[in-house]
Amino acid sequence: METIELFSARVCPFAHRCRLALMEKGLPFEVIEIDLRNKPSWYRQVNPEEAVPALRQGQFMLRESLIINEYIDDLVGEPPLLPASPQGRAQARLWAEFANTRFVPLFYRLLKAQGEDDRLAARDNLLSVLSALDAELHHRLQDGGYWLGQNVGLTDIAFYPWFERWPVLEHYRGLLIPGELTSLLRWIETMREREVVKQAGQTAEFYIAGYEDYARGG
Ligand SMILES: N[C@@H](CCC(=O)N[C@@H](CS)C(=O)NCC(=O)O)C(=O)O
Repeated sequence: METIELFSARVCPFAHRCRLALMEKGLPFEVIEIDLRNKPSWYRQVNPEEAVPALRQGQFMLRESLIINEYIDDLVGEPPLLPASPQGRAQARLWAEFANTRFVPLFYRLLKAQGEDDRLAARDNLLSVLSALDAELHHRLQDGGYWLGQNVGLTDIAFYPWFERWPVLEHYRGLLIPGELTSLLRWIETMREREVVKQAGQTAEFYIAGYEDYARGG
């Protein structure tokens, strides 16, 4: 197999998704760290949108974390990160889409919100999404520790990076994940315990420093 290169930034949760998927698959890869504040001009050739992550394998280039992760899963069969059944695969994609469209934007909205009214609105919206995730996980965790059963999958990976970055919301916006969301908290703990997650992880201090500009509204 041709060498996989991942253009990444340690602070970036989207790139974090791809590092986790590659590591869970046990695929060797080279990381090219892109300084997001000072992107090299050649990077436009790799990703015309100039965002991380991007993957390059020989002449083949790909962007968008969820698409990259499906490609990674397709490259080798074991361990599968999507369920085998069409129904299971559809559910996995539905929740990854939910992560992208409903959950992730609210994380940034709260972090960037400057006025008190904006902060309260963003906080309420984010708390309702967390409750929806908890209710869904309450059912799902009856079949195993993960979104789609007993094994980690692309849906878990689609959500997890923002939970590793939660100390940022705690620090800048005082928002803890409510203790009554026990299923969500259990799933986060299960993810944290994974060897790959530990290896790929960064400290709370690293994220808090990395998101300072966002918290100031930048
Ligand atoms: N939809 C993209 C989002 C990627 C993204 O927004 N990455 C950020 C860093 S976390 C980025 O590179 N932004 C461009 C920039 O900072 O200039 C994906 O899922 O891969």
